[in-house]
Amino acid sequence: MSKGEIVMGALAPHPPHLVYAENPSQNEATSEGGWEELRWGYERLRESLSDRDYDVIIVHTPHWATFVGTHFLGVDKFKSLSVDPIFPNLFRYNYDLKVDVVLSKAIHDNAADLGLLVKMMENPDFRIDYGTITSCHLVNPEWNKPIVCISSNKSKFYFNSEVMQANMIKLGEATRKAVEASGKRALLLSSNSLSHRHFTVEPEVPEDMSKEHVTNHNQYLWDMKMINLMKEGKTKEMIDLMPDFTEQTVAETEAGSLTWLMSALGFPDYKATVHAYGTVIGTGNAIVGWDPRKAKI
Ligand code: 2X7
Ligand code: FE2
Repeated sequence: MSKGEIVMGALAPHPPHLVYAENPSQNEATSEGGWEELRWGYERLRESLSDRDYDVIIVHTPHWATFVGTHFLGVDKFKSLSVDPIFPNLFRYNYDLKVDVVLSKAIHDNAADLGLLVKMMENPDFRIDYGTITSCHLVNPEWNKPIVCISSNKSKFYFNSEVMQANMIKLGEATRKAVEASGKRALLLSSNSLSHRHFTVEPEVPEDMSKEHVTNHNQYLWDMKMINLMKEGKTKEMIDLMPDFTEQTVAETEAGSLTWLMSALGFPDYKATVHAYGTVIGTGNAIVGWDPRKAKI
């Protein structure tokens, strides 16, 4: 068996508004569009994957929050309705997905070997979170690949950002090792926004783009700082700044998804490709790809 590999890593944020705006048949709510810059960014990310075949998508999601350890989906198939608890008016999505339980278990076992507290989630009636569904839908609307879905352990809240980061670095290593040993080609998704202060009142027409802007200038400056470090290939510096960034912008990086991704990719020093930056109800969202082929140049 040949060695498996990570074919690409991506920052793939999950505002449910983006799925709503696309009007896929799976979503019950319908819209007049909106958030085109981000949706066209997802088109560019999909285009960048068109010459990269892969067997599985591995997603780390903030909206499956586990307070005791990191959990992994451990059932072959899930089919149900996912409703966003904050925006049920926008996101009521009928999903039908497959899980690569073998790879899921392999990452789980490697993470346990590295001292992390882990658990396989084996309840067939478990409801998949909207973060996983949104990011996976926007990257692969055909849903023709199995996924591995990893929960976010809220260790930042029990302990602090530094403990969370240390655990996510181990989880990234466990993921990379499991992918390499599996012989599979994996696409990794960090499903999170950047700055995360948002409006508390929704516009009457949610997709009214005359109402959309970043919550405040401080959030914007921090987002640009982080994105520029990605573009320059300074991902170790980005991870070092992460606790301050997260604190200042209430960023969704608190869940650890981006730290996990950077660790799995071996802290890239090559340039990331920024496909888009845009706001959703005031939050900052970047769609960014890391192509490990660039490391070899
Ligand atoms: O979960 C989210 C998010 N991360 C960003 C914006 C709007 C809604 O939901
Ligand atoms: Fe979110």
